[in-house]
Amino acid sequence: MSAPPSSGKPILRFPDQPQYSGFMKPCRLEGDVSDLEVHGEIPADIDGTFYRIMPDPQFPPFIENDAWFNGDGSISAFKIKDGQVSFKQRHVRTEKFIREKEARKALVGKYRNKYTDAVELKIRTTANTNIVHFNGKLLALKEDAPPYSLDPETLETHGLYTFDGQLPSLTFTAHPVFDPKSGEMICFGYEAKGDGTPDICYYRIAPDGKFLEVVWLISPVVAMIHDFAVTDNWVVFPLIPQLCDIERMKQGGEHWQWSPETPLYIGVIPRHGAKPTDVKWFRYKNSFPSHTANAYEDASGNIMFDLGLSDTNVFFWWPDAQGNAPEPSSIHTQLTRFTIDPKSTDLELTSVEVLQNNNSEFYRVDDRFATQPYRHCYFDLMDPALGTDFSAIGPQLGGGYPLYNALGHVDLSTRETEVYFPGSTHMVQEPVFIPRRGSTKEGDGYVLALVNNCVTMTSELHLLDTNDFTKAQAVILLPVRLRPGLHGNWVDSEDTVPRAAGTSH
Ligand code: V55
Ligand code: FE
Repeated sequence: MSAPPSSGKPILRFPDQPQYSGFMKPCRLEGDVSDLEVHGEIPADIDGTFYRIMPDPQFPPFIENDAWFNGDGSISAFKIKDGQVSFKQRHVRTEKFIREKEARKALVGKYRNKYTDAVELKIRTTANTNIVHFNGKLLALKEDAPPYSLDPETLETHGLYTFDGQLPSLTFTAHPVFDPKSGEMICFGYEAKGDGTPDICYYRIAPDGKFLEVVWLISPVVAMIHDFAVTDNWVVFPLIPQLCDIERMKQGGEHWQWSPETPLYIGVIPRHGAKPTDVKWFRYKNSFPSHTANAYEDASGNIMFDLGLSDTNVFFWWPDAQGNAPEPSSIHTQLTRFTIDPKSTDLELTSVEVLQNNNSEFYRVDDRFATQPYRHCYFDLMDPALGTDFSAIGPQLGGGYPLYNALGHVDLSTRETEVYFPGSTHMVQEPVFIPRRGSTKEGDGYVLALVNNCVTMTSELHLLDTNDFTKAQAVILLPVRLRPGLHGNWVDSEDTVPRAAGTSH
C-alpha cells in the first residue's frame, strides 16, 4: 500500500486497514447543514455551541499502518438555539494541511516523526486532539505544537498562536485546565524543547491571554504526558509509560514505545510560585494513566486525583520493544482515585481506590467544579452485557481505537452509576456537560454526546437531562458520518470566557 514519498506519485486510496474501515473511514467533508433533524425536543434554555474535533486525514498516508491519532484536525460545530441545530465542519488550516493541499498528496510521514517526512515543515502538527474556547478564540490543540487559533463563528483558521510571542514552550497540552473561579487557563508542554527532550514547561495564562507564570521542570523519563490535573494549590503530571527515543525515530521508528519496566510517575508541583527543584516524582506500579476526571484538595490538604487507570497499555498500536501489546478488547480502564499527600517524603503511592468498576474513559464533569470538590462524573463505558449486537455491527466498527457502547454517570457521594444505552447498534463518543440556565447546582443540566449509528452509518447527537439520565430528551440526526473524534467542549452563547468563569457555587 505504501510508496516512498520520493516516488512522487500520489496515493489515491486509503489503506485496507481497520483504522480506515467502516465507521473509521475518513470523513473529509467540509460544509454546513442548517436545521438538522430533531427527534424529541431540545429544551429552550440550551443556547450555545458544541465544538468537537476529530483526526480526519486529507490524503492517504504513504507510510505503513498510520495511527488514527495522525489524521488532520477537523472541527465540527453544532450551534443550538431555540430548539434547532445547525452544523458546520472545517479542517484546521495547519501548515501540513496547506502544503499537502498544494501538493495534492501526503507529504508528512509518521505520527510525530519528522525524519519520515517528504518535505521540511516549520510546524508539522495536525492540531487534532481538543478544541477549546479562550479569550474570544477557538484553539485547536495537539500536544506536539502550539495551538492553532480559529474564528468561533466561521471556523476559519487564523494561524499558529503563540499568545503574541509569550509562549516559551515548543509544545502546548491538548488538555489545559480552566479554573472556574479565576478564568485562568493552566497549561504545560512536554518535550518542550523539541523531540526527545525531558523538559516540561508549566505555565498559567490569565483570561485576557497574559502569561502569569512559567516554570521549567525536568522529567525522569521522556514520556507522553497527555492529560494532567490542577487543584487550588497543586499541579499533577501523570507520565504515561510510553517513552520517546530519538535514535529510534531517526531510523524511521515510532515516536512512542511502551515500557513495561517504567513505573507510573506522577509529578507534583505547587500551582503558584514553584521552583524547578520543588517537583516531587511520586511512583506507582507500571500502569496506564488515561484521562483526568478532576482533582481537588480534601480538608487535610491531600490531593484527590481522579483519572482513568489501566494496568495494560491502552495505546495498543504502540507496543513494547518486543512488539507485545494487549488484545484491544482485554483493556480495562477504571475511574480511579489516587490520594496524594504533597508534603510526603515517601514517594511510593499506596492510597489507590477504584471509584467505578466499568471499563470507561473520556470522563467529564460539570466544569464549574473543575479543580474543586465535586460529586458528579460523566463518561463513556463499554459493557457488552448491555446488549450491543456485535454480530450485526462488527464489520462496521473499524478499529485502531477503544470502543464504548454507553454513557455513564457516577454519583461519587453514593457511588451509584446510571447508564444511558443509546441502542444495540450504536457506539458513543466523549460526552460534554451543559449547565441548566439559571442553575448553579452541580450536575443540574444536560449531557450531550456524538453517537455512531452503525446501521445507518451516520452520526447522531444524543441529548440527556441529568434528572432523567437513562433516556434521551432529543436525538439529532446528521445526514453524514463523522469519523470518531477525541475531545470537545460546550461554549454557552453567554460565555465570554470558557467554562462559566466567575460562577460561584
Ligand atoms: C491522544 C490523542 C492524540 C495524541 C496523543 O487521546 C494522545 C490521546 C489525537 O492525538 O497525539
Ligand atoms: Fe485526550
